[in-house]
Amino acid sequence: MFEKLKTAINNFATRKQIDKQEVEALIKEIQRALILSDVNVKVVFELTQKMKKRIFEEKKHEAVSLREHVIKVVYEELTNILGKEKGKIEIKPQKIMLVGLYGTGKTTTAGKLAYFFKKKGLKPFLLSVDVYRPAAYTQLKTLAEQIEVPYYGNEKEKDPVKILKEGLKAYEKSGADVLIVDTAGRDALTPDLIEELKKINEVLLPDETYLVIAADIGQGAKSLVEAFKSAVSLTGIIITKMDSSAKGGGALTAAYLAGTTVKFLGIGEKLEDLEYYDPVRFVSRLLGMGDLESLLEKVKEVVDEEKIKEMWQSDKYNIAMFYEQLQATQKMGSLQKMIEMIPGMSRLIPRKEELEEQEKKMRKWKYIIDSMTKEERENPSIINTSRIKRIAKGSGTSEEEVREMLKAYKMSEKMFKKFKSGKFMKDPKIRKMLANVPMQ
Ligand SMILES: Nc1nc2c(ncn2[C@@H]2O[C@H](COP(=O)(O)OP(=O)(O)OP(=O)(O)O)[C@@H](O)[C@H]2O)c(=O)[nH]1
Ligand SMILES: [Mg+2]
Repeated sequence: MFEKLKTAINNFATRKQIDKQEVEALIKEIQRALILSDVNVKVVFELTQKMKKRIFEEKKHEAVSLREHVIKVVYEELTNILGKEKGKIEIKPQKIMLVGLYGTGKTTTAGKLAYFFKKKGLKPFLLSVDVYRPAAYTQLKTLAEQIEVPYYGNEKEKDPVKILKEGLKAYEKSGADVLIVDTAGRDALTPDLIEELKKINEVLLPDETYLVIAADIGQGAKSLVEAFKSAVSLTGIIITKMDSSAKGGGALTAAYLAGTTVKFLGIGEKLEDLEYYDPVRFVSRLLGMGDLESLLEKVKEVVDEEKIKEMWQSDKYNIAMFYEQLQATQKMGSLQKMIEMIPGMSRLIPRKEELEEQEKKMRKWKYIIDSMTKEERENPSIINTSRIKRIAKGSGTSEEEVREMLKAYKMSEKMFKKFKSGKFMKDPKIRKMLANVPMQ
């Protein structure tokens, strides 16, 4: 699925020169790829308009290249229409009802879900209330036996609600804790199917009602999801046959349009072919960008840098600020960068060779600060010997290390005050030292 999208992004990412024309061409390619995979045309149009607007109008940090900015926007906007957040799957006792049209993969998915919860240490129970499909019961029974979970069905009974009631009894007796109910499909959402599902719903009172749709549903997905949503209260969607259709885009974005969440993807006929749906991971894979993570990291770093700079605009200094610095340093993975950003820090750590040692120390300082009370952090002057003892114990460090951290904090505070008073910048030695620091 979305193969064209991957190619377009890859081509773009490897271009030597990126200009406005290249960006326009990429957006056209994205448009084409999404329409080919059956994403609703209106959605595609709105999405690409938004991408364009953001790419050309949004303020971008100078450390981020246009190429990176474009990829980031494309990534974020795609994630947006493919499900902003991960659907939450509760690993706890629950009752699940599967609904959907004929042949979408409900029964197979029931088996897959049972297997999924079994692997998570729960005790699933499979119940078939399908009185339409010949051999529906046998199909479920085969699956249940394969994964060794209890099941119930009654081939002779023609009333699904009756079977449900019998099945509920069997479930309670079995000691299982996750009930998965497989319902019958129709070739359309007919009034009698709605009626049947409503009755089952009333008796079962499920925690989750999942609509099972197949990836090849295409443009019809939106209205189908909406119809099911108003007939039975859906808590999520499961899209099956993602392995065999190039058109999954319609099904995936239908969830977004109907305001529901995709919880699982079926990616094959076997019982283990069920995947937890995580839009962020999905889009990363979709774009085939191995280094997408590192790119997003980089953008985050820039934000961290700005945060530090902002902090230095403040008038007061306290341990919380010192802590922020430490944390940001660790996130950035380089002390050097911080030294470049914070005036006075280079005095604390004069030699580059000591940086690694210092980074280790800083990690310890973070533990130390974590062990301080709020009061101590706001007013470090109250930290006396007995407090030092307690903090050392709580952070798994020595008293000497706590003292050292407090000393570093005091020096940092001094620098801050000096910096704020303006004296700092008047010192010719400091001026020379900071000549190449960007923030000056
Ligand atoms: N490739 C692929 N095939 C699947 C997947 N899920 C289900 N199928 C196949 O789709 C067909 C229909 O699956 P069922 O589970 O019987 O569908 P159903 O919704 O229970 O069908 P009815 O009970 O008749 O409404 C079977 O051949 C399954 O093997 C999937 O994720 N990928
Ligand atoms: Mg079935």
